[in-house]
Amino acid sequence: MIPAMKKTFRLAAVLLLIPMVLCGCTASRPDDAPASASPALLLGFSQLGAESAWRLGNTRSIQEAAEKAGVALMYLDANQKQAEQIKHIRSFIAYQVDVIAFSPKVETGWDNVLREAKEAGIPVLLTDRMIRTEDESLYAGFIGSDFFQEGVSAGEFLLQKMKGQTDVRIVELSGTIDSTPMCQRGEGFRAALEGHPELQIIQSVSGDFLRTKGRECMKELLETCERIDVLYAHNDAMALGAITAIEETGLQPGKDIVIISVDGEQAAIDALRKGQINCVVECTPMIGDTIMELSKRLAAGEEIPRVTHPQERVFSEFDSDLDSLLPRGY
Ligand code: GYE
Repeated sequence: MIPAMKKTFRLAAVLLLIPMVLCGCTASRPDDAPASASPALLLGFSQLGAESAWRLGNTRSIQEAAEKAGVALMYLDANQKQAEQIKHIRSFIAYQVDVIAFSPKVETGWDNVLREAKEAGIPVLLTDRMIRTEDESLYAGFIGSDFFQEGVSAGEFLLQKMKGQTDVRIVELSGTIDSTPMCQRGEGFRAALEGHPELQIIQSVSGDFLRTKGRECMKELLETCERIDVLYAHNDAMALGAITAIEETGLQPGKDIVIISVDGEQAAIDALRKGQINCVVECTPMIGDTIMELSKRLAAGEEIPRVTHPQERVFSEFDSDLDSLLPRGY
């Protein structure tokens, strides 16, 4: 079977046998395409869920990029379950996709299934989040943000904001336990605050990157902590939930409690403009184009960089360009 036919056949099997969402279905060459057009790439992608505006923006970016790049995308959503993601990867192996990409919910527990992918000769691209493994050959590369730097940037803003103050009490709403952004945003923040005993993290709780949990956890923190000066939330969704809880107690978010958040979704930038948030560290979900580019290189048997980070910035109350920012798109 010629490669284009093989792919068409495989794609038809996929369509018949499993309920997957297929986007940019260009696995077979259109009749009027030049004969030299390279056969389309079949990419299996396992998304971890739909927990935040960041994640929805990321999914959209991947689906649109696949369409634009002529990549046949087998997209599956794991609804926040690692076991589902493992099943997805196994089905991608069974259908012999060209490349497997996935956004691992947590860092550990992937070795067995990735060994199966390796034995099947299918390259794996980690997107958004990392894994922890002793066998680095289990994945070809990682494309996603520098979460440690995001934590450092959050800490650096706070140092500037709290200059000269003593006894600053910080609470942290962390993300999903054992996920890369949770671990590294926490570590980077602490690294930036090192040598500053006047800035104390008095409580750290996980709000699982969810708005509802951000609200609940903040409510409890406000009830149990003697005084809170600063909230560091590992994502905008939790910060926005926490803002509601702060307002419910009659306090003013951004004034009575300094708020630092990560992601840069539109609602958080709007809250920053209104003075309800003081700093938003950007983490862009718009990595679809780069995922397609790296997947194509992998399918062609090329090496890719071990790590690719997108360009990101910090938005804060110290900036003069907040009114002229373009719509965020997520
Ligand atoms: O910050 C958060 C999402 O992994 C970078 O996951 C991503 C994080 C993002 O739920 O909003």
